[in-house]
Amino acid sequence: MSEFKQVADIPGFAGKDIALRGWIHRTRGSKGIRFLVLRDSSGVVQCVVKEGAKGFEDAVKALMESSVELKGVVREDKRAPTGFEVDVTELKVVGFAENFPIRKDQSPELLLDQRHLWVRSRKLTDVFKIRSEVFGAIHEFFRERGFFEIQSPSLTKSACEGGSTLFEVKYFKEKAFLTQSWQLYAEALIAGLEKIYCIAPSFRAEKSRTRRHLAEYWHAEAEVAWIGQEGTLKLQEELISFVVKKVLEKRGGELKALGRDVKILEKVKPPFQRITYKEAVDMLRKDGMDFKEGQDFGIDEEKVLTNHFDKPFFVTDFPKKIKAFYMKESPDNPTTVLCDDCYAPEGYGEIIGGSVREESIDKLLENIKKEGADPKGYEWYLDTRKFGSVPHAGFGLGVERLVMWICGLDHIRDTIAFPRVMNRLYP
Ligand code: NSS
Repeated sequence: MSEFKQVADIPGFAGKDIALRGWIHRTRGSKGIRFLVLRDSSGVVQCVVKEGAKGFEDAVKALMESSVELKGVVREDKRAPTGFEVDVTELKVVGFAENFPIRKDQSPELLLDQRHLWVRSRKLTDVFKIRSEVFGAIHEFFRERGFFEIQSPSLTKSACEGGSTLFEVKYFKEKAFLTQSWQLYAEALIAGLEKIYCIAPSFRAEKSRTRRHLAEYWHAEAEVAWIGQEGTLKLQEELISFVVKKVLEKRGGELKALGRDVKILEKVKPPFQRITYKEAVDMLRKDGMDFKEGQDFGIDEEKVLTNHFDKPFFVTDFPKKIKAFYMKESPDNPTTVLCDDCYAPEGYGEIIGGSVREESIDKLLENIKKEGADPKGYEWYLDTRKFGSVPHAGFGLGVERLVMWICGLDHIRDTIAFPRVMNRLYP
């Protein structure tokens, strides 16, 4: 067959011959005629195969999701959803499909069991294209600003975000953990590279089954020497705004197909509003929530807070005792730390966690002990403070959380091809 084009190329071929290949998305017909909706990675188009066309009998036999190659003539048709149809002259079935196990309106459980087949659905394909754009935009953002991309190990000896969500693995004769964050290694690497980032999987043995937790998620993290809280907040709001803008520019069609109202996304520009933890607590109380000051926010509290904002915003200066050991004690108030969570609006909540890093070895040691961790595992980390420590800050963005909000999805599992959650490791 001649050189294959893509469905997206069709508008340039009105009245002309075209060769396409893809999968049969839908099929129906009556005597002497078959209507096949052909799908490739760029879109769908209805193809009409009439009796007499080469391969008509195979077109009748081929069930949905069979793969095909075809030749035909592009016909403009105002009634067709895409404005075009293809009159097929020749069709070859490359792979006949068996009865496809997924039908309309299937339960979420079945769709997860059949994830290896459901990943070809139009919905997931649209989300994955947006996801791809998000990854590309994150790289572009950091590289444009002179950051170096650098990786850290996934197998580690000590916790970064507390022991309760660590996955334990056998490491020859030792015990190791899957990483929760690159951060501790990143803090060592800035002494050579100053401004660094990575996008890598992080692992959390989350026992809570929620709509926004994965056991394995992609973490975009940055660490920067010589900056404080102002610097890191700026970087975060610029990053989120940049990514959202890129998705709007390049993936408007997919957002529309997903039914996303883009008005709210169009507002995402710096600066983002900032409130302190204390102000957030006051807001919750005013809204009638019975919230005990000093606790961390859960999704219920975050949801209520997001009602007050129509774009992402920061909550800063959380109580020291509920936050990680590496966060810098506030110089103005030793009971709080210089940290921030960035929340997405519309009920989505936390997408970023960041902080200025503690430099005092004594305070770090005290915090590590308070967390009940063994300081021995952190000796190398404390060395970073002994040899030319500088002020520095960084943050971690949950890429699936961001994709979930940008796409307006109600569950995080549909932002990633093969989600890992507590009760699912297959397929
Ligand atoms: O625990 S975090 O709040 N912070 C850190 O890991 C820091 N060490 C990052 C840093 O400063 N380099 O996680 C960061 C973000 C959080 O805001 C969420 O968006 C996301 O990572 N996150 C998750 N996404 C999906 N599933 C799970 N389980 C999850 N946990 C955190």
